Amino acid sequence: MTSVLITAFEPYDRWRANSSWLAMIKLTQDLPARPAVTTRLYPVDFGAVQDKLAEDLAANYDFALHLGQAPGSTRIQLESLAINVGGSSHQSPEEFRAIVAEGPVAYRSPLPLADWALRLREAQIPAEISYHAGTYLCNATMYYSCYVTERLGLKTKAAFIHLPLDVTQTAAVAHDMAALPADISAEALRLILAEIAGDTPGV
Ligand code: PCA
Repeated sequence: MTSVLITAFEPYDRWRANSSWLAMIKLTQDLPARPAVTTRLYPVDFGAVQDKLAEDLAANYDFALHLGQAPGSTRIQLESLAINVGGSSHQSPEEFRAIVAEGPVAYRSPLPLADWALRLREAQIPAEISYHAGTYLCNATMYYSCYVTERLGLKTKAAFIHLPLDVTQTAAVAHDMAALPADISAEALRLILAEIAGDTPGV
């Protein structure tokens, strides 16, 4: 059966939850019979994520879907590109460094993200393909996932999916802030898994 690794993040900065993990919880409460899904929760730490990705990806999944939250985003963003630049939210851009010193300038997801975005919108879920995943850990996660896959000659096809905040996270925020219920994000993930289950593994 087609195998999929799905990763989510722990809370970070001022957030006491992470919408990627909230959506993953909802997803696993009603998980489709196929594809075979393995879930992982990662800390928001560059070094730890590199170690965990190297360990988890060694299982040579058919697909890897990496999830993170994008505060302020009004829609689900299917990230097409990961660039070789990284820095923490507390650093200024002048301090940003290459994620992998000898790595290529960018990776592009081989997955049909534009088709997925249209599929989600047909289901009345706000989603779009995105060409910039930022310069923080979400971008670095996709970059490192592609780098490890390439270096180890794995078959895994990866994408990063940025989710809006869940409504439970914005309820306590004093100013207006976009949110999408985690139930809807989880439904989007189910639709993407259905697309994947119909895909030919390893191609
Ligand atoms: N979002 C951050 C890192 C962890 C997360 O959930 C980002 O967009 O880079």
